[in-house]
Amino acid sequence: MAKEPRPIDELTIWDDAKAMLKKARAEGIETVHERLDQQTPHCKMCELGTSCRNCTMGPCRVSEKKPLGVCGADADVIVARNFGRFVAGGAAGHSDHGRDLIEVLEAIVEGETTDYKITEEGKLRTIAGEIGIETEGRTVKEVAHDVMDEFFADFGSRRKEVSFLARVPQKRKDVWAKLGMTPRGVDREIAEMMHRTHMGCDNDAPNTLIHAARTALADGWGGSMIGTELSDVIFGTPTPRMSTANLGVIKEDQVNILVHGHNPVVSEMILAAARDPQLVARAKELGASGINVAGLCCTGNELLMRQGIPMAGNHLMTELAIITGAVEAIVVDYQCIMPSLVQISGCYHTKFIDTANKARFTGGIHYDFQPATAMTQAKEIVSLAVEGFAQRDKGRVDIPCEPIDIMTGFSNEAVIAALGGSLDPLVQAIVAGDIRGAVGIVGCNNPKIKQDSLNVGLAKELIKRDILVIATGCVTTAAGKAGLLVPEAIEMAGPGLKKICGSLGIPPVLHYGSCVDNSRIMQLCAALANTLNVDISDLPVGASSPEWYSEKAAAIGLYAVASGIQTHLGHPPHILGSKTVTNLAVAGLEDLVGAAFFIEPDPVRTAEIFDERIKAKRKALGLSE
Ligand code: XCC
Ligand code: SF4
Repeated sequence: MAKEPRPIDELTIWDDAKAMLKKARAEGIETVHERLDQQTPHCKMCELGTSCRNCTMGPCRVSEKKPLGVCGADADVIVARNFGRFVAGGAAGHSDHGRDLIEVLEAIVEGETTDYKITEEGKLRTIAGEIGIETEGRTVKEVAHDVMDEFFADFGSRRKEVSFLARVPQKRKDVWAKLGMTPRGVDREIAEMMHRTHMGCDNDAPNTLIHAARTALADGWGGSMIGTELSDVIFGTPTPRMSTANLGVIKEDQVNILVHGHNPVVSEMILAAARDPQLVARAKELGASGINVAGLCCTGNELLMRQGIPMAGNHLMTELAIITGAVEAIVVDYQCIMPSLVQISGCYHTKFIDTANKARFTGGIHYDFQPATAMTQAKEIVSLAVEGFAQRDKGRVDIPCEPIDIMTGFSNEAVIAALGGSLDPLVQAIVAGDIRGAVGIVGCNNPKIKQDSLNVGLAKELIKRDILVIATGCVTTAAGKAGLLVPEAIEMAGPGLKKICGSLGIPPVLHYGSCVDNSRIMQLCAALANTLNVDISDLPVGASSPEWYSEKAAAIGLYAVASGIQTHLGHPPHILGSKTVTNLAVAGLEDLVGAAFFIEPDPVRTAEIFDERIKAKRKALGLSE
């Protein structure tokens, strides 16, 4: 029997979302929220992490009454194995994305494409220097070739450590070496996680978790970092600029193309094609005033950071964006793309276009997007969208609001430039207590949580306490819509942040990019630790994913903790069925890596816990609280 739908006001804090949820209900379109209702209550064993289907002697569900699976695995082993595979899934996603950037670099170096170029030769040479490649007197192609080889090798089995460990403070590397946590190769750690979790391999929960952390580190300091850095090399290092966010960025009088997914390789080319004069002229012929490209989720973040294109929404806005009835095409690559988008597109004139052979959608229009043919393919895709404008049903269009201003583009390079060439002014502000500390708020929406209530709530509580917030992923749009990503937001901040951000003309919440760009935050923490000659775990910093849902967020959280950063989650992963695993996650890791997770659903309480930690870290550094 169908349940009563939950009141719309309980689902989201945003007016644009509420308006579209109303429209969806009026038009009989189901969204993620109704599907969650249908799936609730969830399986208790799966929630606890105590169900296992790793072999056909099972599946098994262990409990107090039946404590062992058929093979004899207990709750600790089963929970640790499940969590290990969960993290491996996330690390694989980010890192395979990183690999795709190496392949584009390869296509550039081999002369297979001219659609992509090396835009930032300076950054390429800097990276090369960091990872020990000779740059003196060598051409950009020669250097690029070696960087490509080096990064491909980071995915393999012949390394003692991935190359960006060159950025990590020695003290941290010693901690990892002692624990057997040093990430050696990206694919290797992921494959080993799969091996260890086969029946009859790693049957010691803490040992499995240590490898889970190594797998996560291979993501954070390997696959993700490679993804970020090569995206900068190819598409440009972000610099501060203004843009806009919310569903109001969709334009009634234009051809609207939404890019969704993660990899800028596709979305950058779509954007370039949308500026093609012939396609723009055709759009005008059909009665549109132009072609508008707007972003969703992380590929939106990538384009926002580098090109300043507007942001239509985060995870829980993706279905709702189509429901405006004004979207001609949604072009996706991979990750976080709800399969339901195909059906919802089908309720309108919207064309759903997928572009990756590894992420195909039944019912979507498929392009096998390749570097050699990228621009031709992008033009075809944009042309499909443009022709679709004629089919739009004007009677069903409802764009619910006006866009909100946001500031974006804070790469580490841009921050250092804004500070006059070094991190010293930032260090001084931290020492003086104007900036008491910093917390990265990252990740997703989850329909189990009122959309963006925690993402926004926590950011506001932290800046009040003079704790700088760095936002990535789907938290970006949340912070933007709440007015936190503009310089004027200093009015909501404490006196110290107000002074520092005010003098620099920057917001108290800095947009640092997509989810792979959390590697920028890791790099910043490492650089700060190196400047102060301390370990990352000594810094007054924290990380949080208040509304996370994805395997990738678990990998991010775990590499943050393993790097020495206390990390908050708004709700727990599926590990509570094991005391050993839970205790290790929220306490035991502190002794091993100098940081642990904490789980807290209330944003004020979360900010208080961060505040206490930052006080303690400041005190240990000999600073005022
Ligand atoms: Fe996905 Fe990256 Fe989460 Fe958003 S924040 S829902 S992982 S798009 Ni990465
Ligand atoms: Fe059951 Fe063990 Fe097989 Fe898992 S690995 S399904 S616990 S028998």
